Amino acid sequence: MRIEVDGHGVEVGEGASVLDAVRAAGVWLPLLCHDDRLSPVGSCRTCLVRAGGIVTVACVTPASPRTQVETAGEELEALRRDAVELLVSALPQRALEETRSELAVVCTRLGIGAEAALGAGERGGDDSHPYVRLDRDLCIACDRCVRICADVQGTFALTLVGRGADTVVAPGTGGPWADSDCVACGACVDTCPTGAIFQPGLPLGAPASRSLPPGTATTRTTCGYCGVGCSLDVVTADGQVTAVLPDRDGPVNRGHACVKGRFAHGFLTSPDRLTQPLLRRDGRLEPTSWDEALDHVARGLRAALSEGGPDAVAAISSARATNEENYLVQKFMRTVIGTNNIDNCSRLCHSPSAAGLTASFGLPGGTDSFDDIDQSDCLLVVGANPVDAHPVVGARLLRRALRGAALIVADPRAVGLAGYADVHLRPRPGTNVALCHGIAHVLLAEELTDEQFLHERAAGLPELVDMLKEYTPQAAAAITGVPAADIVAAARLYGRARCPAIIYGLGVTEHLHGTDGVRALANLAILRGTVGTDHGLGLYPLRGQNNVQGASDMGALPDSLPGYHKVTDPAARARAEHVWGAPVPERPGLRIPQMFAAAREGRLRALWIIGEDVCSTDPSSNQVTAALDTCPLVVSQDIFLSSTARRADVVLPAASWLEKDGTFVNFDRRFQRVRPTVEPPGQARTDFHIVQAIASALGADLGCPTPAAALDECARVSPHFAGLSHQRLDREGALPWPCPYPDQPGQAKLYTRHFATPDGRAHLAAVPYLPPGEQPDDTYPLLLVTGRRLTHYNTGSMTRRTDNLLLDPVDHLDIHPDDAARHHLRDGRPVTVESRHGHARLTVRIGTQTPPGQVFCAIHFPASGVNALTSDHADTVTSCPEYKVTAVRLVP
Ligand SMILES: Nc1nc2c(c(=O)[nH]1)N[C@H]1C(S)=C(S)[C@@H](COP(=O)(O)OP(=O)(O)OC[C@H]3O[C@@H](n4cnc5c(=O)[nH]c(N)nc54)[C@H](O)[C@@H]3O)O[C@H]1N2
Ligand SMILES: Nc1nc2c(c(=O)[nH]1)N[C@H]1C(S)=C(S)[C@@H](COP(=O)(O)OP(=O)(O)OC[C@H]3O[C@@H](n4cnc5c(=O)[nH]c(N)nc54)[C@H](O)[C@@H]3O)O[C@H]1N2
Ligand code: SF4
Ligand code: SF4
Ligand code: FES
Ligand SMILES: [Mo]
Repeated sequence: MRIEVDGHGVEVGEGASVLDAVRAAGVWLPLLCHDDRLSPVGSCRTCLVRAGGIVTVACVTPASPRTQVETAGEELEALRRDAVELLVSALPQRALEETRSELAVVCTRLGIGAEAALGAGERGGDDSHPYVRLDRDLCIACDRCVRICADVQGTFALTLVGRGADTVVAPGTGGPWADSDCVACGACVDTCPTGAIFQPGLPLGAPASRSLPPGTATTRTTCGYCGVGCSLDVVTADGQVTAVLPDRDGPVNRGHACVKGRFAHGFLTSPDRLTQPLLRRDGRLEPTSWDEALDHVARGLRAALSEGGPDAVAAISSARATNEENYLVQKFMRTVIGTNNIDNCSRLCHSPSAAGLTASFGLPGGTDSFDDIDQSDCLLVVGANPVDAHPVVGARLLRRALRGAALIVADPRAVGLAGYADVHLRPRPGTNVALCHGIAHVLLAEELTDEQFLHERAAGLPELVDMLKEYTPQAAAAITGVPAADIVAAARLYGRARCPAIIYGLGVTEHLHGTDGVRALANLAILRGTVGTDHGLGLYPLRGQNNVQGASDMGALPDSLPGYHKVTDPAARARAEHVWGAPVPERPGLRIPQMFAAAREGRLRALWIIGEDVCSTDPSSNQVTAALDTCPLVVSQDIFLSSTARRADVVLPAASWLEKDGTFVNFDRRFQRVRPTVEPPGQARTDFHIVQAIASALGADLGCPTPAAALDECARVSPHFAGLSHQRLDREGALPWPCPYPDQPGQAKLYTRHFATPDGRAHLAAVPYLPPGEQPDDTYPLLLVTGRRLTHYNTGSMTRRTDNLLLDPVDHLDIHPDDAARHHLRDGRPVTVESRHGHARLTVRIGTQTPPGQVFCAIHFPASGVNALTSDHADTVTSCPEYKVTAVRLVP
């Protein structure tokens, strides 16, 4: 619609406010309670204009083509100045003198000086939290923090207390900030217009105003922790990172972030950072020069090659590293060493997603763009805890649920989203397949399927229908422990929704039958006909590591070249050989667990481990250490001396995500740029540089002088990436793959015309439920589930070296009060956990999040030894470990 502002016509969309029109006209107004991420409330009353002749607040007044808007004139300016002066009068002078806040900027523009600030400034503050601090004297009670905490983060940690001019923000629990529900997402810091809520390291009010002191620089990059892929603006001064601010235009995060990406950068300057190569001499790791370290690696690789041939060498590439680095590692292994022995931690994580999604739909990624989640009216979240593990996704899901979407959570534990769920299904760990089949049975029985879609676009229906006869809700209930009525209720919610979406995580994949679990979930989307259609959504696997999708996309897999073209496919090999000018071996290589087995048997003679702490994170750690101890050459390339590095023969110091150039691919298949913000410490080098150096030490030239050149080359190897380049990403921002053409956007939503399977159809899978590999018995009566907590990241190598450790200092074993009583355990006391495979030491935490009969712990403190407990059972299709089901007993 067309609105007249100060006599000029401007175009705004339906539902626009007067403020939108004023902004479209390029007119500035003071906006102290407004944030584009929030619904307007009109409480500060500073954005005064005249609409239809009446003085009104612009932000909450709907624009109408009939109403003329006036913003200019001395009278209006005086009214706005008075409104701001009134707010300022309650504040102490430093509110304007010592901040770079929005309020200070507004006052400067309106000509209001510090003398207008008359407040005594005796309200005090709260500095109990390491990252988020409160200076009550600067609070104007605009409510932005309270609203952003509730509406964007979904945490409801803050409230306004007091009356009239003395109203201030406070943690809702009444006690210190550090003891409140705050999850340290930083959103309140990022919206506070006065600096009342602030973070150490930046001037008061600077995050919201984005007014940074002279001498600081900002670099846009992508978070290097989890697979959400938040776009971040990293603030540096004097070669150090001083703060990280979420990018307001970030395609996934839209101005939001979490405690890790936003605050956990202190590891960068930890004195523990590896700053020079280490070499084992007489059993001890000692500092050495790069030349000597590289020479040692080259000699070890040559020895392995001459003793056992190319297949005696293997590499584990890093899902923490960039696409370009992963591309280079696999190219090195295939063309210089001559083996397909390359894998990445996707093996431990979402390899069942890759296998299952490929079998069902044709490609190994999620089926839809996460942006479309805003259209969903039903979220089925299975075996995922996004509130802790993908916090920005968790916040967006919660927001959908609070705005009316149905929410079904399937998790044995009462995870963060479960409290808001319409139905919380609590299956016994390892029984997802039966649970999904029970839901599918109801979809068929109650005719909630899409007949036309099934007829035109799917295959395998008769076999599935036949198999599902057995999986009545009652039968599924007997296997899963979920009440039959809840299975029916969930099926009806999912079955009757207009645009249902499935979001899932490791609770589906890290099982003996993880791939079947993915296929059973895919069945639901196919039965409903929502995948590959414009009226529904399919499956979102919440890929874990920052670049686990990308490491696999780049071909750091034993059976796939870049773009998932099989090494066994002669045409795919020929295309890669043409680009690389070298033969590509045709026999698939070893998977990570097979590498360790081969090492223990003496068949593997050199293992290069990049950015993965296999001794802490692979299952059955005793078997892993035995493998490393037997292997004649173990190279660990890391940013810290991990448990794996401690056992290596050579340790190479790497640069971290804040120190390197390249791209990551996030969980919804978007390529995003990663840019260096500071120099790596000491002699540490980027993984890209190190791979090049190792190739040179062997007399080989990998080409690809820069990360940009590596992505360009990769674009020639796989048509999926043919349209991608650093230049284009710099210009256009994030781009999803497949992206075959440089002049067309990538495919955010897959399969809109046909599926990528050989017959173009979606494949239903009639896979029967099979029990997990481990069962409790009288000796090991409890089931241990392992997973994640918000504050720490995987081995904790980085987060434990930041103030996140203050937020979460202890490795807990969560246990239900009934079981605690039975085992005579007391809260906060140490406990030994024993399994059939090993033992670990943890601290008891009694609560009802974990159901009776189960215990839960995370993997963030390797010293506790959690992976000594886990078995070597693994997904029968992909070898993904059964991390989610281990029978244990407790010894106080
Ligand atoms: N803060 C934080 N964030 C992270 C990470 C981190 O370490 N810390 N790691 C990243 C990585 S690498 C990954 S892969 C992702 C993982 O992200 P998620 O998959 O969300 O994390 P997990 O906690 O491992 O497991 C998810 C849930 O599965 C449930 N579960 C276990 N067994 C079953 C079952 O049989 N059925 C069902 N329905 N549920 C089950 C568990 O109770 C748990 O709540 O997180 C990423 N993000
Ligand atoms: N029991 C149990 N075990 C699990 C899981 C579980 O749920 N339960 N989850 C599994 C899953 S999903 C995963 S993904 C794995 C994760 O396991 P890992 O990948 O081993 O864990 P991370 O801590 O992410 O990082 C590995 C190492 O990379 C280093 N690093 C970080 N950035 C860089 C970089 O840029 N370059 C280099 N060279 N090194 C870098 C870190 O210091 C760290 O030592 O754990 C698995 N293990
Ligand atoms: S940091 Fe985030 S969770 Fe904590 S109070 Fe602020 S908005 Fe709420
Ligand atoms: S949600 Fe994930 S990507 Fe975003 S800031 Fe947190 S750790 Fe980084
Ligand atoms: S910005 Fe409009 S009333 Fe506060
Ligand atoms: Mo992972």
